[in-house]
Amino acid sequence: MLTIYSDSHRLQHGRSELIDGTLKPCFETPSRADMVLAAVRQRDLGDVVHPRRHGLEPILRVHDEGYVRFLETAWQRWSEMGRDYDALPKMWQIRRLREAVPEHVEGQLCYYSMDCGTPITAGTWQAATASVDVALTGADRLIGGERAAFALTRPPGHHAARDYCGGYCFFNNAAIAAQALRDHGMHRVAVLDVDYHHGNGTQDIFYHRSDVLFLSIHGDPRTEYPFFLGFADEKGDGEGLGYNFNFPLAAGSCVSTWFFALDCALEQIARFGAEALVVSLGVDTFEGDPISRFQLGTPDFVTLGARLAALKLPTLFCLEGGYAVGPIGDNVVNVLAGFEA
Ligand code: Q9C
Ligand code: ZN
Repeated sequence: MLTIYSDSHRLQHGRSELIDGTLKPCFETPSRADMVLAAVRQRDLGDVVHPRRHGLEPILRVHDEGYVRFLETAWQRWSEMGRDYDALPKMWQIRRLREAVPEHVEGQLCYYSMDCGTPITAGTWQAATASVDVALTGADRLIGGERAAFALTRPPGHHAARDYCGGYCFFNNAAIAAQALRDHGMHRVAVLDVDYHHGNGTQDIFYHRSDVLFLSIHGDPRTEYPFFLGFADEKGDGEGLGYNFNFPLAAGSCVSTWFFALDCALEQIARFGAEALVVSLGVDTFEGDPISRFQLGTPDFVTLGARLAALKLPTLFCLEGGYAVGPIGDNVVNVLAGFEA
């Protein structure tokens, strides 16, 4: 399988995120992508190519223009105030506060952020746009007739909604790629999110649409991040009613429970008649993940890949989470190798 990769991911290197009341070193680090790339090479998955630049147009197909312009200018405006530490929000536009977009960069940072774990740094814009290019170059390959491609996207994307960042995500790589597939003649596209955390951003982007089916298997938001979305009764709205499926599973759920949910999701994808599949591939479902609580073992990821292949659809894999840095490469490549076997 072809891998698309860019060194620009390194430019996203946040120092800290707020966890349990203290600033801790970011879990979402450059070493994650390094380890995945090393495993791709070591296990001879296939060629590794650089992305092609696609510009802002495909991003603006799914993201709000004000949000995109904010990300583009945020670090410069922040550093002009004499600040050299990561930009993190410290409040939110909660109930009964004014809904207008603030003018000040600090107000905008709060307005356009979902959490306090997604630092904007000097290189965030370049890294996030390169990550989108990686996903879009993968989509190009599917449009060109290839069976599958692996977009080694970092920073990840599935928590980024139309107009906010969060959960280590800035642009929703998988959603932008799915939209590109639609724009290039694929009529029905399914996005399956197997990351431990609910793909709130992707759900947000496609919630009112019937041409993109979204399905997510994740830790139950009653106890797990992102808490405010990802419940089973979110089924889509308007035209999109019946085209959104959430499979929340209790934290600590066993492997067979997880694969039962996967079977349910795959059945829906087949019923939908998808012409292409985008997989939001987080491997933070791994038993050794430091911030998540499912129990998949490294060999289970081969099984996941094989089950996905059984759909017989052109498939684009976009990397999302996975924070057990040592095993992340084997876990990810196991999915891709299982798909190809
Ligand atoms: N104590 C992705 O996997 N913080 N994002 C959770 C847990 C946010 C994860 C804190 C986790 C976001 C792409
Ligand atoms: Zn995750």
